[in-house]
Amino acid sequence: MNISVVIPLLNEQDSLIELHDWIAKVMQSNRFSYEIIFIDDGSVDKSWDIISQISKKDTHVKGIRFLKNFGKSQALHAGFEKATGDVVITMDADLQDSPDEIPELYKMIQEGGFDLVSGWKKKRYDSVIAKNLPSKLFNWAARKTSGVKLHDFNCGLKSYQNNVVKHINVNGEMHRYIPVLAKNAGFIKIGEKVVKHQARKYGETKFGMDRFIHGFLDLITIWFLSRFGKRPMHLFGALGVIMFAIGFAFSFYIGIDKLFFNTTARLITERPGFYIALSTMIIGTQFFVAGFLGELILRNKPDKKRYLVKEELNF
Ligand SMILES: Nc1nc2c(ncn2[C@@H]2O[C@H](COP(=O)(O)OP(=O)(O)OP(=O)(O)O)[C@@H](O)[C@H]2O)c(=O)[nH]1
Ligand SMILES: [Mg+2]
Repeated sequence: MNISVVIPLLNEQDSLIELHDWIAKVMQSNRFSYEIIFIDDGSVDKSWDIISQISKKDTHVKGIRFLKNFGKSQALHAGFEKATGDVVITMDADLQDSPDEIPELYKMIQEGGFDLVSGWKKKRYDSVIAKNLPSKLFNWAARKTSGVKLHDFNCGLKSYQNNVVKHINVNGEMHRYIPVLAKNAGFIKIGEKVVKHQARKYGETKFGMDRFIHGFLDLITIWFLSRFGKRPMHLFGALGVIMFAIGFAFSFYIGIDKLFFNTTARLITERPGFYIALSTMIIGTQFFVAGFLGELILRNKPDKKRYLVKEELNF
């Protein structure tokens, strides 16, 4: 099969039919063999009914329905597990991403040799204050910490070589950082394509301003995981040794000073330096212990799935 289109969605009943028809039209006119996998992530509107209807008429359409809302990352994960196409394309369900980009995205993977191609909504139809500026800042920070040179990490429209999606573990809210996950997994040919972006036609936005707070926290996590995820002791151990050494040197100095040079000075316990030395040594020891715990956890990590599937269609 040429292409698997993976579409995670939440309450997008008004867009689905139009989206399906559009994708089908593009696929047929390019003679691609394809499947469309809709992942309904606990919608409370008619989205699942519509997906079931479409899947009865068109066997290219497959559906996964989550028991409740588990988040976009888990939906992508479920879709990625099922995808059988040589090229996997993800897109949003709200008609903001244009299916007309599919042939070019497919070509860049198959002929351009890219592992992953990310869409870049160069011209956005969103509010400047609420979306454009925060998103610029966010992308800048992501570029700096990850070293992946993309303009638009969070674009829903992306294409992948099949084995990329099978080897990355998207969970939590990490869908924003799939290119970083891919890079960490060793897929370094990451490309970018300017894509058309449209204003939302139906329904409403699912992510509010808290996306930026979550996004930045996740960025710190992913920085940590990619640098030290497999060797936590190198971070915590180093910090611990530095802190402990500072504290030890400090207390050594106060002790020698009191014993040999300033024997008539205040009691050691009355000097602020003593407390600084003491707390640095304690914190240093705790960093060290955190490092050991990290190493222990790493060696006991079960590969647990973070979602439950309720129904499946056409698999
Ligand atoms: N599976 C899943 N999909 C989601 C969830 N939240 C949003 N989505 C889908 O992710 C896509 C992007 O969400 P949007 O709300 O459109 O986010 P956005 O495009 O940044 O914001 P708008 O410009 O307001 O549309 C849409 O297809 C949503 O249906 C979720 O919790 N689970
Ligand atoms: Mg949208």
